[in-house]
Amino acid sequence: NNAERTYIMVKPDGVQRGIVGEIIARFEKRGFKLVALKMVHATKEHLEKHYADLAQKPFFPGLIKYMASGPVVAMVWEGLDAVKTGRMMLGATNPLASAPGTIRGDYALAVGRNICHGSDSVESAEHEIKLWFPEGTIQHTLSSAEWVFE
Ligand code: DAT
Ligand code: MG
Repeated sequence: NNAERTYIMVKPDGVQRGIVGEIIARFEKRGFKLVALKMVHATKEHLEKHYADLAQKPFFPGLIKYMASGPVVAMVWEGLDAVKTGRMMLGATNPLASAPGTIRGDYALAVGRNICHGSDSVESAEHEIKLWFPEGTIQHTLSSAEWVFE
């Protein structure tokens, strides 16, 4: 599905370490279309909604504190198989298990400082896009699309 969308977020450590441009560049060059982008210093309440599925995990309080420690860069990327491909580009949750060539595999070491987020299913992508972009996304056509897709 060429129009599948995924929610990708550069976490506070990715912003602090100057990896925002690198992450954007990888999605851009791969052929995905950017349809929403903003910098947000999220509240703990907002992040608790984003990570609601993990509320019972022992690392949850630390995760929320880290995610609220500075601004994040929130994005929606659209393109063929965007959710699964986005997860592949991010790498495994624990950077020690992320393959070299993936974002986490190239720039991170610790599971609690893994610099980026990507939706894990089409359903969670739609949920996360609504949570982070209640104002909606941008409808536009890239002229490169006819060269990226057949
Ligand atoms: P992912 O971000 O790959 O979707 P997840 O949804 O299971 O992974 O967890 C969300 C974030 O929580 C993850 O990016 C980093 C943190 N996290 C996960 N497992 C952890 C652990 N065992 N210890 C510390 N932080 C963890
Ligand atoms: Mg997840």
